[in-house]
Formats: sequence, C-alpha cells, structure tokens
Amino acid sequence: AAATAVDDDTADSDIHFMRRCLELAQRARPSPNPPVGCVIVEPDTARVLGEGYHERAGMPHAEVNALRACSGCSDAGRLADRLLHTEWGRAHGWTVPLGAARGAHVYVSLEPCNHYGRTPPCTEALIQAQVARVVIGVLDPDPRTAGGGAERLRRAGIAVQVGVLAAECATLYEGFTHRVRYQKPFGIYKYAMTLDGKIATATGDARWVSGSASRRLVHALRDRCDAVVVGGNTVRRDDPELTVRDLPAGVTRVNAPQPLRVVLTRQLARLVRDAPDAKLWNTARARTVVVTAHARETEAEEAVRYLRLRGVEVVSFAPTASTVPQALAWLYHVGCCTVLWECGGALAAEALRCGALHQFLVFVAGKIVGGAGAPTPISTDWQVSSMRDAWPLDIRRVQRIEPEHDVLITAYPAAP
Ligand code: AOF
Ligand code: ZN
Repeated sequence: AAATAVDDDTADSDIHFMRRCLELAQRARPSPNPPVGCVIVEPDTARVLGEGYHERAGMPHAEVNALRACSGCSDAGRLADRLLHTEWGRAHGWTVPLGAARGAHVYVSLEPCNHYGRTPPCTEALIQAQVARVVIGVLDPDPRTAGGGAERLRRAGIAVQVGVLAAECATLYEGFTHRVRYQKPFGIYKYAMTLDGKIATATGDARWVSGSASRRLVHALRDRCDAVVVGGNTVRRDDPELTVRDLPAGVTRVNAPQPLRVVLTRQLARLVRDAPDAKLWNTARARTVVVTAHARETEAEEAVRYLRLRGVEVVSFAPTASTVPQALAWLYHVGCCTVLWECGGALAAEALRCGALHQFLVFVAGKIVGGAGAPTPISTDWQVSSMRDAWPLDIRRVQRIEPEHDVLITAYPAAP
C-alpha cells in the first residue's frame, strides 16, 4: 500500500508500519529502558529504508539504529557519513549516515526521546536527518521527554502524529510506565485454576491445571518479564525451573538473557535443608536470586554458602513483617520493569496487600477438583466477611485458549 495523507490517522499504511514497529520492539527486553521499534519509509513508494530496535540500555535507541540502517538503501545513503552529536558520537565511535532518510516518514512505537541520558536525544538525530514526518505510537512517560520530544520535532517543522495503535503500544509500555511513574516494577500475578477456583489438589498436585497451549503462553509471557518470583513453598512443592523454553509456534525468543528467577523466603536455612537439589539452584541457564531476611548473619550462614557455591545470589535484609517491599525495592534497583509472580496463594496475598500486583492473568481450566482443603489463588489468614468489602477488580479481557478450551482472564485492580 502506498503511504497516504499525513493527517489520516487511520491510514492502513500507518497501521501496517506501526505494527512492524511493535514486532521489532519485542525482539529485545532492554529494561530498565522500554522496548522500542522504528521503521523509516520512503513516502512515495512506501519502500522501507531502514528498521531498528533498542536492544539494550546504553546501546543506541531504535531511531538511531533505523537511521543507520538507511544507508545504502537509497541514493542519498551514498552521501558521506556525518558524525551525529559530534562530541558524544566521537567518544562512542558512532556515526550516523544522514541524508539517507531525508524527507522520509519515520514510524516509532514510543515518542523519540528529547534528553541526554546514556545516549543523546533521538529528536536531534531525526532533525539532523531531515525527515519529513514522524508517526508515534504513544508519548514517553519518562518526565525528561513526556511530550517534549513530539514538541521539539514539530518546532523543527516536522509533521508529527501521535496515537497510531496507541492501545497496543500502551500495553507494551505498561511495565516501563509503571516503573517511571511509581519507582516500582509492574507486577503480574499469573495463575491457573480449576473451574472451582483451586490452583492444586488438596495433596498439592498442580501438574497440570491448564492445557499445554496455555502453558506455552506462559513461557511467552515469562519471556517479556524481567523477573519471575516464587516463594519458598513453591520451590519445595513444585520444584519449578522458571525458564523460558517451550514457546508457542511462531514466537521467537527475545534477544535478552533469561528472566531473573527470584525466590522470597524468610526461612532460608530450612528451605535449603528441605530442597537441597531444587532446580532453581542450578544457575547454568538462568540467574537465581534469593531474597531473604535474617536477624543474625550466622543464622543462615551455611545455607548462604551452599547457594553461593552454586552461583545463586543471596540478598539479605533485616527481618520485617514482609519481605515483599524489600524485594520490590531491590527489583526496581536492579532495573526491572515487569515482574511475574508465579507464586502460591500465601505469597500472592502478601504481594496483593503490599501493592505489588497490578495485573491478574488467570487461566481457568474446565475441571473441578473439589475439597475445602485444596489451595486457592489468594490464601490469607484474614478474610473479607461482607461481599461489599471484596477487592474490586476490573475484568478487561477474556480469551479462549485453544485447543484445550481454557479461558484466559486479564484483570486489573479497580481504582478505589
Ligand atoms: C527513544 N528510543 O529506542 C528508547 C527510548 O538513558 P538512555 O539513553 O538509556 O535512555 C533511556 C530513556 O530513553 C528511557 O527512559 C526512555 O525515556 C527513552 N527510551 N527513547 O527515543 C528508544 N528506548
Ligand atoms: Zn531516543
């Protein structure tokens, strides 16, 4: 399809190229930075001149990679390379071929940055490249840019349009946005339950509640997350591996290390005694971090030594009522945007109370196990007595997962 009018925000070609940006963006997990994709198009022919994505924090942004990819694609690309942002470019050995993208249309899933961070502003690169139009998915929630990027481009005479595939882009930036706004990672509680609300049988058997298609989706979800959290009980009972391995057909793994595997426990010595050979203590394929609390260093000394020998990192805090707030602060500190809680009902209840859960992904399987003793997704030592006092959730999406007919519910804690 040919590129269409600048002011038509429903143009098929705009949607097409923005979709491509989203695809490119999701090749990487560059936390604490957002995943961004960029496509540069010759407007008359709709020919793609260059594509790029942001691979890792500290590396070039999507726009710069796309600009660099333009060289050699057009006549203008043969123009001599010029140094971008001279000072910075020289220091880092970066050159950007300018000219190749002159008059081009630029599609980018997130507003181009307008600040000097680890890299210079993309707005400057786009202005220097003399592009004609920039189509943006959503504005950057980072207060250093927050609309300023779009404004800067407009002031330079570039046509700017914001909001193409805005809902999809906003979903992609849910974790990043939460991190930037609240200085906390975005928490997803994922669980699978039977139609009668059980996450396992009374004897603890949970393999498997949902079908294999649902489980493959979970691997794709893990792949998008920076960390996966469980409690000591899950390590003891399920001995999970928590790696990304069995992805749905057609989904390629992101170009990033395995998500960080995090175990929260207040009884480290007991956990290591109970589960000395847990799969999580094998750190050959993925990192494992144990977040724990003990009053005296000596208390769990032996367990700490045992784990560290196996490459497990141990982060200790002074004991408090809950390790969740400490874990959240630590996860934020190490750069996590999105954290997947794959824990049992007790830790999930604690996480919910501590404000660590911002999205619920619930797989419901068409089966019943029965029994008052079978565990449920939120198991507290308190309970709401009146339905009026229940935690309100907003169910935003319901999907069927075929061929097993599971149901996937996406819900958000409702605003009070
Ligand atoms: C863009 N394009 O591809 C990305 C952007 O300090 P830095 O250089 O790592 O920049 C991080 C900030 O840049 C981040 O907080 C967000 O505002 C923006 N991310 N912007 O124009 C990109 N990844
Ligand atoms: Zn940028």
